Amino acid sequence: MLYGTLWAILVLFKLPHLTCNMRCPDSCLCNSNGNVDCVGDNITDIPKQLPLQTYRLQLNETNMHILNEQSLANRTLLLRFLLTHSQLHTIHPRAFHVAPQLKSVKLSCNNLSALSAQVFSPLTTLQQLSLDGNQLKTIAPDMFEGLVWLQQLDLSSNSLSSLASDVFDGLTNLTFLHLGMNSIKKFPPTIFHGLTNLRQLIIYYNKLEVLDAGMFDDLVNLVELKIHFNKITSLPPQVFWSLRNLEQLTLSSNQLQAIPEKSFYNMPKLSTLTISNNPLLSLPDQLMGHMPDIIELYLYYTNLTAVPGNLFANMSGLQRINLHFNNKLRELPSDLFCCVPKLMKLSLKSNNLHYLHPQLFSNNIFLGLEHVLAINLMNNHLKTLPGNIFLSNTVLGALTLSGNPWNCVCSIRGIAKWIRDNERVVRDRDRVICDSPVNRLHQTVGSLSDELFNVCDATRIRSRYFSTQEPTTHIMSTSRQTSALASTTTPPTTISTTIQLAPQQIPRYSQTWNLRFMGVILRYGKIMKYLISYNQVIQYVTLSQAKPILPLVCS
Ligand SMILES: *[C@@H]1O[C@H](CO)[C@@H](O)[C@H](O)[C@H]1NC(C)=O
Ligand SMILES: *[C@@H]1O[C@H](CO)[C@@H](O)[C@H](O)[C@H]1NC(C)=O
Ligand SMILES: *[C@@H]1O[C@H](CO)[C@@H](O)[C@H](O)[C@H]1NC(C)=O
Ligand SMILES: *[C@@H]1O[C@H](CO)[C@@H](O)[C@H](O)[C@H]1NC(C)=O
Ligand SMILES: *[C@@H]1O[C@H](CO)[C@@H](O)[C@H](O)[C@H]1NC(C)=O
Ligand SMILES: *[C@@H]1O[C@H](CO)[C@@H](O)[C@H](O)[C@H]1NC(C)=O
Ligand SMILES: CC(=O)N[C@H]1CO[C@H](CO)[C@@H](O)[C@@H]1O
Repeated sequence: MLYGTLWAILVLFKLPHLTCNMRCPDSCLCNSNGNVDCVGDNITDIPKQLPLQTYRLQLNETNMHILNEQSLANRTLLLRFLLTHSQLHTIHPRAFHVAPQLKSVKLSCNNLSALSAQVFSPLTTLQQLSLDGNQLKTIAPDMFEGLVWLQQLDLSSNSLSSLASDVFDGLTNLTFLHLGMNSIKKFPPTIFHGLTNLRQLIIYYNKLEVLDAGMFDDLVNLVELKIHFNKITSLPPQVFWSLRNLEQLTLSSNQLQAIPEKSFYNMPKLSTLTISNNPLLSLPDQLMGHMPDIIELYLYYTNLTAVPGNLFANMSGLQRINLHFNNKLRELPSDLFCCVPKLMKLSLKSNNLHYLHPQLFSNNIFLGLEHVLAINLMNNHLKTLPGNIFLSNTVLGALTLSGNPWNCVCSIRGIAKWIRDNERVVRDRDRVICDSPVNRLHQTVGSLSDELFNVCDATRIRSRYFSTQEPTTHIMSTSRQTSALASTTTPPTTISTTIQLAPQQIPRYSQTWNLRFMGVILRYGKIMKYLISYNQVIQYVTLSQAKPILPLVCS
């Protein structure tokens, strides 16, 4: 009885495997779910001896060159057919007539340079078609005609230079369309019309020069639009206005010098916006519509000299602002960071900031934001900071201060103490080095003990303010050039509320100094042009869009 039961269990569990394995070809693995995976050069056609119940067949890295008229014959249960990383260059015009039931066809990474017209038309219930990683130069206008169930179409990494305006007509079920990494210069204005279910549209790494007004008008369900790495020089006004469900938009690495007013209106769900690496010269005063879900903005490598004061006014959810490497950006409006209470990361690194409005760092950014985790101030011309400037940033975990010409006189006392007290926060403390006066040259700011400054107390009593006359010119050299900076006479530091400077004491850049800021002056100078090259520690900077890291060619 017991043996009988055991035997029955054995039969029940073993038999399907046995049947499968018996008919599983040498180079293949067959499992009981109907999956067959075959790999290897030995495969030159679809193996004849496959398990009857094969639902999914994947042939990878084979030596198959041709898909014949009969290659898929007698496989009436097959639903998914994958032939990838092989040498396939020819598909017989009737190859799919014998397998009209297929739901998925993936022919990625082969050597297809042409497809006969209507080769896929028997596949009336096809849901997924991948032709990425081939050499296709053209697609016949009726290639996908009748594939009304198609949901995913991947034509990326081919050699397409243009597409017919009606090539996607009728594909109303399409949710995913990948046309990236081709050589497309222009899309016909109506090519995406009717694709009302599309959720992802990827057209990056092409040669697009223009986008047409209205081209995205039907894409009301689009969630992701990736247009980066093209050559787009201008955007039509309101081109994105129908994309009310969009969450991600990448426009980086194009040739945009300007963005039309209100371009990003009507996108209440946007969470990531990437417009970096464009030669932008200015931004309009009205650019961002109400987008409470925005988390991340990438705005670096531009030619902006200024940004509108209300740039972030509609972006209250911002957690990360990447506003760096804008080597012409001289100034930030005082209210810029007024409305970003969730900010966690702010990078202002390697801009051309000469002057920061005190308000930027008083009631607003550093003082109000308990959530700031990382602040990066390296490579500016900061000479001092108030000792209490980071006092309210209780969770600050990483602060970068190197690459600034710290002036290690009385006014540095407070921040020097703060650096000592917060050693682990100042990640680059060993490189936060005195640039003046001469007797403290090359000492780290953090190494200056409090006693060194005892003399300062005496000075304060003597005079309402004390002037720290410093060398007037700094020579900074880089591997490429030596450059004498304009006069950087240190401003007098004060503990009183206001002070008048003799006109000749006011350096050119600093006419609007507000001397009331916590009794200490924030002074930013010109950034050295080539300092970018030796920024090896890029801890808070996200460069993902700046480096042309090509995605894997085939999925
Ligand atoms: C490929 O075929 C040769 C002979 O035709 C055989 O010796 C070899 O084992 C086969 N390799 C695989 C991986 O099946
Ligand atoms: C197919 O081959 C490619 C290239 O060698 C490999 O990266 C991929 O993982 C393989 N896919 C499967 C499902 O085995
Ligand atoms: C398909 O099955 C038919 C009838 O069973 C047989 O004549 C034919 O040779 C088979 N074709 C292939 C390619 O196996
Ligand atoms: C790909 O096909 C072309 C002809 O279309 C041929 O010249 C080339 O050798 C093929 N490459 C491989 C790797 O099979
Ligand atoms: C903020 O968004 C609203 C609604 O989209 C708009 O009316 C307003 O002009 C926007 N503000 C700015 C500064 O663009
Ligand atoms: C942007 O700046 C770079 C150098 O900083 C310059 O080569 C380029 O011509 C500028 N582009 C525009 C549009 O001004
Ligand atoms: C999810 C979806 O849109 N399905 C549609 C796919 O296309 C067929 C035929 O046009 C429609 O009937 C389905 O509703």
